[in-house]
Amino acid sequence: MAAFENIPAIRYEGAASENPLAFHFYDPERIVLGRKMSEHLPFAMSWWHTLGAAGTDMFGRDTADKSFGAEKGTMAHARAKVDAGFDFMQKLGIRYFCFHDVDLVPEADDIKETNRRLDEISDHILAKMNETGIKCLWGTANLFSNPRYMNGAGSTNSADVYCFAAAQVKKAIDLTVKFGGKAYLFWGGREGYETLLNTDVKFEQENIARLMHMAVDYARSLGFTGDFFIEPKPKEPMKHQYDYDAATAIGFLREYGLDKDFKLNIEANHATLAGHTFEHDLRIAGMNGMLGSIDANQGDPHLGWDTDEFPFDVYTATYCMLEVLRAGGLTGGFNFDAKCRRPSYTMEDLVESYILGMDTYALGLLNAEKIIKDGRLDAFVKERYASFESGIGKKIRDGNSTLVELAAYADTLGAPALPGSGKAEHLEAVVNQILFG
Ligand code: XLS
Ligand code: NI
Ligand code: NI
Repeated sequence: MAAFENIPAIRYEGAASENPLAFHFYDPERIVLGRKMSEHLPFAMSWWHTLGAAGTDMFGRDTADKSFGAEKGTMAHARAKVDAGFDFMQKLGIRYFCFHDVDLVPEADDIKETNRRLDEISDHILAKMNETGIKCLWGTANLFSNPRYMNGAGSTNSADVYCFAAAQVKKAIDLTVKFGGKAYLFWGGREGYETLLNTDVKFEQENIARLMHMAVDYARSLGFTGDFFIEPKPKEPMKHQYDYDAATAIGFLREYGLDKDFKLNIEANHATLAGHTFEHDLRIAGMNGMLGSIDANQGDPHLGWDTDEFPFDVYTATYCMLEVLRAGGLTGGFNFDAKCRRPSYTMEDLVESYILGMDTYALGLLNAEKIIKDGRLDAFVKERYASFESGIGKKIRDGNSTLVELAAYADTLGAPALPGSGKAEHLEAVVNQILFG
């Protein structure tokens, strides 16, 4: 029996519906700020969590059955995953997927054989894409699971391993181009260090940049016009990862001349691991014109690792959507880099998890619309900086002032007035009023 055979196509039934296999807030056709909800929210399925991960953790084995009726580790299984995945996406109305090379096929010892398998499976995937209209959001190479990457890929100490990484990147770019993917992504899971005692940080960062430049040159030579993404994460698996957060990744991209080709893929749980809110990293990316895509998940405030939960925190989704709308939308989409918790092992759990995530982001979008239309938050921020709209403030803003001039002005002030209340509590109350009033 096909894995999702008992699952109906998921439809919008509204907030009052008690049907768990229906959307309660995600109404794809609903117009929000002039666009369909589905256009605001291009959701994507993560191949690895959805079709691969089955609950294995440090202390126990799989709880879920992701065999999809075939023997794991075989090409028959790889094909069964494709068929189940497309059935799953169609039932949920998800229009994109994201993948790593090794999510698609079992990896062989010899990369030539792995690549042959990838050619075979990608023909099958492409046929499914053409049949269903489902598209590829981004592809990437897994440069962290295989033991050869224990010291990194672009940042490895071994030139041979570096070449192997290059080969995987080349093939993953080929696949992304074959699928017409919107973007190619780098997540530097092992691009970092365990101890400075054995690490040449500067050289490692230069080598990562060289790999990225070669990737851009290669993809462009194939006619790929999409974005490249870096997905920042501060730690896990490494103690320190070079793409620590949005600000660090942007600095790196500018330092090495990669900022014209790259944007950022911000993952909620990575931002919180870096000690930021999700909306902080979105703001930093957005204000630099580099907000490309989102890995939509959430962490657990009590656990210090990447739990990759499906997002249910509506405040966070609301602040996320505010940042996305203010940045003018995403060039990418919302990839559910998220997994069911280990005891939620049924296929129905998987479907309900996606419904939860999609409904949460729909709520976030609707709330962000309300906040924008209400206008009080925007008006407050504008007013807060009003002293820079005229007089000496305007001169500063226009870049027409000198330190001597400002000091002379300060001499005339006596004790300056306090800068005005920040009114954080008032603004939080306004948000609650807008959301629940
Ligand atoms: C791991 C990352 C990973 C990337 C893709 O923490 O989130 O899943 O999204 O390699
Ligand atoms: Ni992650
Ligand atoms: Ni991710």
